[in-house]
Amino acid sequence: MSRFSFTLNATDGAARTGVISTPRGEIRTPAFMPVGTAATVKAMMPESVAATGADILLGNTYHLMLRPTAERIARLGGLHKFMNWQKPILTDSGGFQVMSLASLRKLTEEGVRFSSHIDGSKHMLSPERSMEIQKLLGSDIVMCFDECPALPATEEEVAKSMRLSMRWAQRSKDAFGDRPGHALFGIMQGGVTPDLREESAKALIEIGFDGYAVGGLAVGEGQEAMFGVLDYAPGFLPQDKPRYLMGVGKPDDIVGAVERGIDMMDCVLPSRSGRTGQAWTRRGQVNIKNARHADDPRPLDEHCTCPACRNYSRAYLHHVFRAQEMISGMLLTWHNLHYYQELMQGLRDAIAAGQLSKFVAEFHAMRAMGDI
Ligand code: PRF
Ligand code: ZN
Repeated sequence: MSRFSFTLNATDGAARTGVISTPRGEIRTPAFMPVGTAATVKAMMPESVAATGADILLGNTYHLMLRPTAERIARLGGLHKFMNWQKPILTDSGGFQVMSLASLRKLTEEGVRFSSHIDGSKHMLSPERSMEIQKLLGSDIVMCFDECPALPATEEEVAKSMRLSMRWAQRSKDAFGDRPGHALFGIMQGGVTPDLREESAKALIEIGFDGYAVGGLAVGEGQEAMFGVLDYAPGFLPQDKPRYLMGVGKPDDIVGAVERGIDMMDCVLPSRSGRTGQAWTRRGQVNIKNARHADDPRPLDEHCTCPACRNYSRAYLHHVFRAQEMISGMLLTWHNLHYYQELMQGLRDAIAAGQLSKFVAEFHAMRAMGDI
């Protein structure tokens, strides 16, 4: 059986491009992972998600353990078969979602007890249970069980939480065991404090993982503070392993993160905003519900080759959004995911050609022009 591996093909400054190989296929990096929380990328057929250029999806332990349960998915042949997505899947470990969605949370050294946001039923997640669920799902890239402290928090609180996450990282690794072809990623915490980020990176490297995530960012600190951490934090991690920035972000966040050495990212933004009438284009953000589109025969972006732009006018997209037709979310999600994947391809090509600064300058110049 082929194993999990990462090959770095080129670098440009701190930025990198390469390929992650898994038994379910290759992931070109820098990679953007669409979010398929509840065993679906909302409003998209899996073959359409693949057509946008996605090599890998993100799934969620928290949502799937509650509904339809990991045990049921395992009985039905695993998450890939269940949702008809045969390429790689990365699953988040659940702690982050418990903290943002569940109620009556109780955090201890053992793990976290909580009530479901769906029906109030009581559940427990721990490093061991999270590893068990992610195995039942058949996830290709498993994330350690961690705690992402809610901000604002004192440095002392962030340090205490980070050290708990590092103990949980060791327990995650022990519970994960040896699973050829499946990868386990550690998650760095430590807020915006360089010493804590370094301590966290050292603890994870000592345990040893197949890849390393930068967690605890994009939680309200702002882009400047996030880039501040990304100026040094990737440098604490091994060169030869993938680096994943969790839950990021807007197109300009992605470009800035890639410039600073990030290889993988995920965000609900392109899919979620597609369902609320927001489109992302090379010229920035477009609100399709705005009345100025009502009579506009032009496509969202004349250079975009997605179905929404090839076959429909802004006037049509405006109309179906206003009329709350299902095709509205379908077309805008497709466009947004296509735009994100094209951005990633542009970044990969630019890094390979040693032209990243030129690409980034053009990216910002196009956005500064504003929508047509
Ligand atoms: N940890 C985990 N999942 C996450 C995060 C984290 O810190 C974040 C922070 N942006 C998003 N998703 N496990
Ligand atoms: Zn398009």
